[in-house]
Amino acid sequence: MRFILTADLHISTAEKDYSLAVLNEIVGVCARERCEALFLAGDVFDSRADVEALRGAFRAGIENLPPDCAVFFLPGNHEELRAGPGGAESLDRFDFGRARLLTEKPFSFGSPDPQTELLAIPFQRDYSGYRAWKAPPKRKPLRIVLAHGTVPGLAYTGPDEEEPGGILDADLFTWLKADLAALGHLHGGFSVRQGDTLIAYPGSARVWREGEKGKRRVLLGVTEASSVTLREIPLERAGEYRVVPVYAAPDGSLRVPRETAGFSPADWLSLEVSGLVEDERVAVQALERLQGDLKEKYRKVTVRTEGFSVLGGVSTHPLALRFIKKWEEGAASLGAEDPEAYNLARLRGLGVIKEILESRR
Ligand SMILES: [Mn+2]
Repeated sequence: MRFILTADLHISTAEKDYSLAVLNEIVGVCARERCEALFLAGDVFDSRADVEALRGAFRAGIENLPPDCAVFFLPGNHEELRAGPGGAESLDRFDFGRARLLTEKPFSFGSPDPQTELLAIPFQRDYSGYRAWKAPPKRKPLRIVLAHGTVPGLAYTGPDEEEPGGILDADLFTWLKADLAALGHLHGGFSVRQGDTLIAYPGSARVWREGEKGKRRVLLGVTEASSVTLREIPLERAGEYRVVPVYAAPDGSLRVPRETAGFSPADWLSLEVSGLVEDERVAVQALERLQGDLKEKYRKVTVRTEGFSVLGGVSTHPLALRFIKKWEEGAASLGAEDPEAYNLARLRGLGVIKEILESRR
């Protein structure tokens, strides 16, 4: 069997065109790779309201899959988020078209192809009773466990997820005799072997939150008898989260030192401004113009201004001006070796100058 595993697409009305463009790309990948199954490991939608608003667009999107490609939709925690007043209708009451909804708790059991079993575990706060589940014994060469939650202790998983619960003990996969644990919830994406189980997170299919760096991707799985291999396929329409340093000169003018060539219109740019300025308002105005210009070209442009500090008289002070000049002279050579350290040196240097000048007042 050839399949695509994806998770955490977070289709939302707030980012409708973008999230649906990524869905379309995933559908295209399934066709190109001649897949027989598409596994959606939770958080397909960003909230219950988004389910209600965009399930029609979702149905239409997956309608373009090859006719023999089955779609398995496992609910994550976000499908239950912010449900309307009066409580949520069961997800089962909505029509997801070709997608088979796997809502049964604690798990449902099926067979996507004659050699493979699928044990699907929708998002739950607490999975700790798994040893008492009435899971059927493994009878086929390969068993995939599809789930949505956090497996702790395997890899650095980035900043804490927004809500507690959903802890999947790695022993659950051993107990259930999983060859592949196909997972959603952690947006970072990684795979690691634990005993007989390959534990794999494709990561979020699109940039959902600030700081989600790196290419977004899906995993292409190919099964052969009792083995499964996974390959990463990058998603171009998802773009990337890019940190763009912006330097403010003492007079408040801005400079973007990093070339933005190679950036994609789907990218999310985070402008991180630093500098010691005469008048912050001048720099903020310049920043708003820069942000406006970049918004014409990129999906999303946000700014962080924690790196600003203000010092009256700095725009004409020889020490500050000479320091910046020296720093810029070295930027091409020294800065290229370790840009992060070199940028930090600029910030620290200006901080020290500010301290010295203020102490003389
Ligand atoms: Mn989630």
